[in-house]
Amino acid sequence: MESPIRKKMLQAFSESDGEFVSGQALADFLGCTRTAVWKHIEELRREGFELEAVRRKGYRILHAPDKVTENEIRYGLNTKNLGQTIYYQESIDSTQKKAHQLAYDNCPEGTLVIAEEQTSGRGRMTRSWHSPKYSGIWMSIILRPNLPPQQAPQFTLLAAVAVVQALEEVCGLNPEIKWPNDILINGKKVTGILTELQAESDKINSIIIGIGMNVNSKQEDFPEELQKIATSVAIEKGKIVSRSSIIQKILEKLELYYHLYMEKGFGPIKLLWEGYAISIGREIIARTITGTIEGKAIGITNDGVLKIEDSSGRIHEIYSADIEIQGNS
Ligand code: BTX
Repeated sequence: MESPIRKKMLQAFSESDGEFVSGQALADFLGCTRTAVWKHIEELRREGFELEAVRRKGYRILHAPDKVTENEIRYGLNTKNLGQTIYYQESIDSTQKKAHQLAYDNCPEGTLVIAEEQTSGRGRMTRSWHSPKYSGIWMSIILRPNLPPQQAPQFTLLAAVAVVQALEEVCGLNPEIKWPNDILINGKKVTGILTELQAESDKINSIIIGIGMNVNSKQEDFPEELQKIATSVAIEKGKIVSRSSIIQKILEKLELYYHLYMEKGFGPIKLLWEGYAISIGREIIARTITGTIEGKAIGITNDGVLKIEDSSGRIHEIYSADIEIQGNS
């Protein structure tokens, strides 16, 4: 993790909104000498920040590099809690695994675990998640809501809304949600969400929300088995996109909807979610651990559970499944 001084320095630049901040103002704000300020500025430059220094005006950031280290995420981040503690590693087995350890060791709520690459990224059950270096967002966020464990699956839907809105606002894309945890663009998967828990029988200790997003991958970068089902933000947008801006927006939206949820319950999130859902109203096949159900997806319950009506008119409530929309691949 980085030094508290650098953290404050990036905060000062964030607040100045692209304007110059004088060396003296920085020194006063940070409680250090101007020579120390200069050393930290040099350190930022070495990390790829482009900084302009003008006599009598001070410093300003012209360009932050597209890495996803603590500095890039913090610069311009507009949240109270989420992402205010960041654990970054260039390469990691799985951010989800690390987040479990940190949660167990009582890290602050809102801690973000992020890496440039995952060597054993995981999906649901025993599936793997392809997470190559520099081309995507591989991150896990730790929340500690005071709720019973049954409500945890709603957080997958809440996170999906945050991701969709971040992609809309930062990239101008129009993604859709396939219940429960896939975000699709033009029918292909751009993001997967994995919600896991540390809980007692009646109380959540931590929710760990894992988000995997293909951002700058090219179609040929995907392994053979993903070629037909996966896409990336850059493929859909036709140009490279800054990962840190998407991350910041996801964190901001997650924080917003997390607070809304804690104040008003799942109702408002459900309404938003329904506006982006593609499976509702369609004929689907749901493959669960216990069997396969075919029918029409008629909606989700107030708990986020999927309701399917089969051909005999019976309604099934599905807690977890893989969904195939009929007529789609
Ligand atoms: P899922 O089980 O719904 O989807 C996993 C399936 O998705 C795989 O079996 C494969 O078919 C497909 N897949 C694998 N990699 C990709 C990819 N990069 N793009 C599109 N499709 C893919 C989804 O699980 C939940 C994924 C969460 C990943 C995050 S990354 C950060 C965090 N750390 C970690 O280890 N996992 C989470």
